[in-house]
Amino acid sequence: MGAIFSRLFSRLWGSKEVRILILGLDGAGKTTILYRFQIGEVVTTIPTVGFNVETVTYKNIKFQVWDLGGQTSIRPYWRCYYANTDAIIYVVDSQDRDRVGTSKEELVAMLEEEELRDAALLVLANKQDMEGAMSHTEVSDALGLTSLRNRTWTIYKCSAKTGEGLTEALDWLVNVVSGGKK
Ligand code: G3D
Ligand code: MG
Repeated sequence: MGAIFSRLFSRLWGSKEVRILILGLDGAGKTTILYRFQIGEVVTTIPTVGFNVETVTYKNIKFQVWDLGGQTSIRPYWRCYYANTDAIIYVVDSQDRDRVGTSKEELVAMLEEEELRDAALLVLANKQDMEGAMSHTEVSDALGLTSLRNRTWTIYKCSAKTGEGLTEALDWLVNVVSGGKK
């Protein structure tokens, strides 16, 4: 699987740094997805209590991951990571109907950040291997994606556990970031 992703990401190689944030509620599957890429070492830093940032740097591409939700007092620290973001991968646990409303609130709040105005948005309706998982249309409706304005976005269903759907989703992202559709 790692070889597929390195080939995919090779289209982003160049001198310019590409910054991609992987965000979502805790338990959505962000860390699992990051490890799935198998493109480098995951480095964890703890800028403040209750806030972990996992980073993978692969040539000029930097992925940064943290959990949204929870304490509002740490939110100001997130801003340190927003500048020059090319894309956001927003991961949703499609099985977790109870918290999809919270996930929407967090997404909406984040997209209001001025620094993230130009970032493309890839939503991953994760955990499709689980019984009773919401379809990507249901997740899209629950997040209110169709009412997003002035944003290049899409949604893909996937399973970080089986790897299903990830390649197609990342292919979209790489196209957009490399200038194909943006
Ligand atoms: P997070 O980094 O967003 O907090 P994690 O989420 O990547 O730590 O994943 C949370 C739990 O969900 C983990 O289980 C992980 O194995 C599981 N998970 C992630 N993606 C999938 C998926 O696509 N399908 C299924 N079935 N499980 C998934 P544990 O038990 O280790 O806490
Ligand atoms: Mg995690």
